[in-house]
Amino acid sequence: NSCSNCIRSGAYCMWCKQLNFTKPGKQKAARCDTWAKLVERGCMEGDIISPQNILTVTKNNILSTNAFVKDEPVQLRPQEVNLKLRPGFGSFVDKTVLPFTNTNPEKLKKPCAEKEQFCQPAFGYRHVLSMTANDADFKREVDKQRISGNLDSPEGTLDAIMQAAVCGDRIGWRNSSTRLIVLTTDDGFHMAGDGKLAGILEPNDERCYMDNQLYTKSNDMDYPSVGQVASQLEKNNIQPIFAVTKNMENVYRVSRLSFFQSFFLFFFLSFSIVINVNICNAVTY
Ligand SMILES: [Ca+2]
Repeated sequence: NSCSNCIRSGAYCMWCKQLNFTKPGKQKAARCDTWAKLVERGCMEGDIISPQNILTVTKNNILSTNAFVKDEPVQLRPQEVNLKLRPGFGSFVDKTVLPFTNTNPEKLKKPCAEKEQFCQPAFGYRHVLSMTANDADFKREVDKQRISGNLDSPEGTLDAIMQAAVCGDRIGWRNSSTRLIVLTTDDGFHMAGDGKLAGILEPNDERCYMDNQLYTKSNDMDYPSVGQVASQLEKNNIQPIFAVTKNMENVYRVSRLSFFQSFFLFFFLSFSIVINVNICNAVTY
């Protein structure tokens, strides 16, 4: 029933903005159709909205016919595209209470190994940079990130995704754009119920609690469940992309964090390829 919903609903869906295009009493959804159908029903071509992606194809070799003779067969075209995105960035560690994080004051300040020079105190989730058209801002903020640490392997990943999903304009999501979250991590995640280990009984209420770029309920509210996160991703029209280390493949594959979309991507790359910085947990929007 809106232009943005229409355009997102399928590759060939377009919106007719022409005045009085719909008959009185007709639903607005009648404005959404394919180009041919809209024209057939009398919509002027200049009134049809169908935004194009800005992308450049940088590698587009022809498909192999003698695939198995020598080199790797080319089975996909194009092989490489350059897509203009507006990136944002956030990072996460875990709840800063026992048994997740060592609460010894010295260890809170520097939770990494002794010899580690660049270590920042642990935190739940920090939104670092709102979406920007300036790639240099993004690169600068990512480069500034320092590693951190905590006691147990699973991290506060779902807390981070939840806040990134529900915090709307605080994160910088635009209404009409396609929304992606790229999750970069080398570890699994805590989920609803794990908070009890730290005496955190309040269930996650799926609302935004950000102050000064930090998630303020990290130590007061339980982690959300996978279902809660998946539902909020869907509600906020966000497509997750998992850029996790190979050993985490199954953890994220079977997590059903992305079951609501018919297609999704998994990347199994080293961090240096995904983001050129030594960080362990990040959400890039
Ligand atoms: Ca942890």
